[in-house]
Amino acid sequence: MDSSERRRLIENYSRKTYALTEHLRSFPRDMWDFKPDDTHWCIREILWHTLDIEMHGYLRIRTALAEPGKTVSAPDQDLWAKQVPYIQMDVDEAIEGIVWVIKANGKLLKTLTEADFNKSVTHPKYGTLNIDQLLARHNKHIEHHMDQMTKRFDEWKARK
Ligand code: NI
Repeated sequence: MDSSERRRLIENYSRKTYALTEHLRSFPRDMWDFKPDDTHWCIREILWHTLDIEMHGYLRIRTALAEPGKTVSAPDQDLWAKQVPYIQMDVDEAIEGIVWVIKANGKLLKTLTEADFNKSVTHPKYGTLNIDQLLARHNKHIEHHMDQMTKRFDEWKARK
């Protein structure tokens, strides 16, 4: 990745704090627990999942810097959503957490050198992931789940 592309990506990722909270404003709170069936997540579950994945990102970036090459943990998202009671957990805590982690990650990424971005961790399934790749994946991950929230909202609207 060249440095201007990287800078653009870090900006894009950092702005997700604002983009996500703005995005959530378009969905009335009384539908945040709506799910079309048991196999799909509601917005509350999507938010807790997003926080868990960002927390993993937080650790992966720092592991790559401090202990490059180390194997990191890869959560089984369906087990987490089932065994960790997302559905009973305070959704505002999830939002606060996501905003905090993105801010902390964005700030750290802005201080890294070109060489740092080539430092990597070992993912049990995807193999070597350097910080550039982690950044790209996490940026996309949030976008994917923001789209999923829109989908849930559209399904909820269609049922009324
Ligand atoms: Ni996900």
